[in-house]
Amino acid sequence: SPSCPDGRKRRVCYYYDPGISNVDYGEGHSMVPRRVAMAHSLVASYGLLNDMTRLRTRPASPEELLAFHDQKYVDLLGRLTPAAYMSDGNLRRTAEEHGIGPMRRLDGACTNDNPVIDGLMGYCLSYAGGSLAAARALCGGDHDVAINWSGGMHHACRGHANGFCYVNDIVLAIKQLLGRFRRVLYVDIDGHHGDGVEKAFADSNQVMTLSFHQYESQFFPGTGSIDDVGEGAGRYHALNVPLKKGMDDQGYHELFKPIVGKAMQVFQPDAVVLQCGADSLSGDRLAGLELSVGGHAECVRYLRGFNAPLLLLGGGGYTINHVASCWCYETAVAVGKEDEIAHEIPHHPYDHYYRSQGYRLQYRTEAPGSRSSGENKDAAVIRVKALE
Ligand code: V1P
Ligand code: CA
Ligand code: ZN
Repeated sequence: SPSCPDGRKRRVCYYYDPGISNVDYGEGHSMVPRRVAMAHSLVASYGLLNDMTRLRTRPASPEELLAFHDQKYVDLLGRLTPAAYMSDGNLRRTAEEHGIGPMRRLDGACTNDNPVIDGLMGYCLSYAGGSLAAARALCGGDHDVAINWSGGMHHACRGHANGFCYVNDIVLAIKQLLGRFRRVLYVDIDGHHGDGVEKAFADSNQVMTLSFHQYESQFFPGTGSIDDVGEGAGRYHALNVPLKKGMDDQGYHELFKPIVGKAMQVFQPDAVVLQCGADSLSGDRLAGLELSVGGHAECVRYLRGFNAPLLLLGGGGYTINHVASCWCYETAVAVGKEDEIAHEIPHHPYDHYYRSQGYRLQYRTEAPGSRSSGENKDAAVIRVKALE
């Protein structure tokens, strides 16, 4: 069979909308959507597009967002342009009630996590449409792995933008998968807690959510403690692995593999969604975890090995050359060609971004000076017990 259960080959499909290169959160904002264009350009320059089916899909419709988001919020997103926001006081108030637009800290400084950006609705419909198309491709059974690096916006709530995320493509994709598959495992390796996805399915026993994240005072979003395990019918179907900064490949995988392995064994999901936020990489501008690209990609390789339909999504990641290197390397892992791609980054339109890494992918580089703490090992024991 083309999926070769025990072999290296997988039938992979891939979503990319070049419109992402024009999406701009504003000067000084940490979120740089162009990193997805950089990843795509790198994927193309390595020839990996020949190993995948390109999903040529329309953007989502506003109606499709209603599978999770509420009507008022979707209407707001449809009306919200920078010009309308500036000229219409009512719209400005409504936007701010829904988490969009300036937020003031006590000192008066403006953090503006979720700015009113040009082409906001088009951006949301594009990345949500990509995740929905990827989910549909898995439902159709013709693909084993589906990729949308522009998705993975795990903080968005039903009626509220949060943490750079306006619509929650992950929740939409999981709901799509539930039309065909009975149980879906969601794994989140972004450096932040996958709070929006966890909350959406907190009382469901059809979806198990499992987030690994940095968990320290003042670290966004502040949720995802080890005691947060879901509620009602979904009790013990939400799992959290809080980590201290400095966690490296070895410490991470001493947790990741037993916990994910146990979740696979106990929950027996029919499909898996992996949010591959790349801010868990060493040297990220926002987070303090210290995974190498190889360590991050090991999560993809490990989950791919279970041969369940696998949806790979992007997420955070704020040192953009690292992000693009990571998602390109993970694309290679998905198609089974990670050993065939050259260390040297090929000449391509974005190659100047890779100067600081010597124009090499550097996926084998171990994070320097990192350690894992005993506290995190205890977390594994407790968590695996919770699964018994
Ligand atoms: O800390 C906060 C908010 C602002 N206070 C009201 C609390 N926001 C964080 C948001 C991080 C979002 C991460 C998203 C993801 O998980 C998925 C895409 O990766 C924040 C931070 C920070 N250092 O945590 N916002 C910003 N920095 C920021 C920086 C520059 C411009 C605007 C926002
Ligand atoms: Ca996470
Ligand atoms: Zn993040």
